[in-house]
Amino acid sequence: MKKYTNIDDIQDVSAIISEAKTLKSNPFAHKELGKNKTLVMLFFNASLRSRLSTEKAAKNLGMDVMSLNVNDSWNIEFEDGTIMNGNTSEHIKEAAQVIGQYADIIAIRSFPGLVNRNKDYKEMVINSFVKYSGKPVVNLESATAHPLQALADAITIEEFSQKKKPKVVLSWAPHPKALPQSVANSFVSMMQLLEVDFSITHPKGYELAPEIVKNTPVNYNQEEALQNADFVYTKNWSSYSSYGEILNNDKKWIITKQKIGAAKFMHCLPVRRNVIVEDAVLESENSIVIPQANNRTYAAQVVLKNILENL
Ligand code: AN0
Ligand code: CP
Repeated sequence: MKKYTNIDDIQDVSAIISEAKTLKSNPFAHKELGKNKTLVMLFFNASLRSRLSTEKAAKNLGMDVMSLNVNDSWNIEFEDGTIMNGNTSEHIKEAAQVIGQYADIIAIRSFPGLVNRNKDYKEMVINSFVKYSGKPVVNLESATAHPLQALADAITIEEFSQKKKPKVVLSWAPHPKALPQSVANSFVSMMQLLEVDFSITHPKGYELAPEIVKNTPVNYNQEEALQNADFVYTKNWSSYSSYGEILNNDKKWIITKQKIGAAKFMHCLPVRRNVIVEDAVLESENSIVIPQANNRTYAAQVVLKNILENL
């Protein structure tokens, strides 16, 4: 693996899931692989899980880790040819190359602006680091994708599945703030690679990008969609068609105990209690959000291992 910015960077999904599970059972087996190698993590936005699990994964492989909250650094200019007499202090061309001097691998979190769809879907931040840093880049959630989350989700589904082909439903749920489509996009792309019976449910107007959804079934009736599900993956996202807008705040989309029945409940976290999902679900045996978050470490570790092996 030369980088991990998108699900497409995975060559063989079942091989990577099984390698992640092997690492989970023996996390320190490759302590020498990352010796004298440095992971630099750049945070343009907040993070709890991505930050700590990726650092832990790197340390399990013997790597050194440095983190920078980019807001504490100089404002970076991403546009080409700009006369930089405004708020930006250095250009991505220098910033990325300089970071590349200090790093063997660069991991980046950078959310979308949710104002200009074309701009967000061009993935300028992460692609600029790929282009100018000269180092492998790992996505810790970008404008349109969260591939490490999706890999952790796939590992979790495989661990908890009791069927050859479980029914997995991605359900939208309400949220007071406009959120990225990233988690949903990568989850959909990942489910399309697995042997699962997968469908999506959301209110009208929340259709994800057609090039992501492809021929995955979409049902606007949540109750119907959730019938006999084995896994209910819940996530809010803002509209793709009315880009970045909140079109619906209908409380009837909240996930309740009654709606999920015997299904396992998944969410990438952080989750707003009693907005996205009732307390009773999170506190029930059906919730697997904590093991799901734990698997972020092994998703990151398998990705870092594969990149280190290709340096
Ligand atoms: C972010 C999102 O929805 O993309 C991060 C999730 C991992 N969530 C929030 O900002 C609440
Ligand atoms: N799930 C996830 O990526 O969480 P953080 O935003 O805390 O990193």
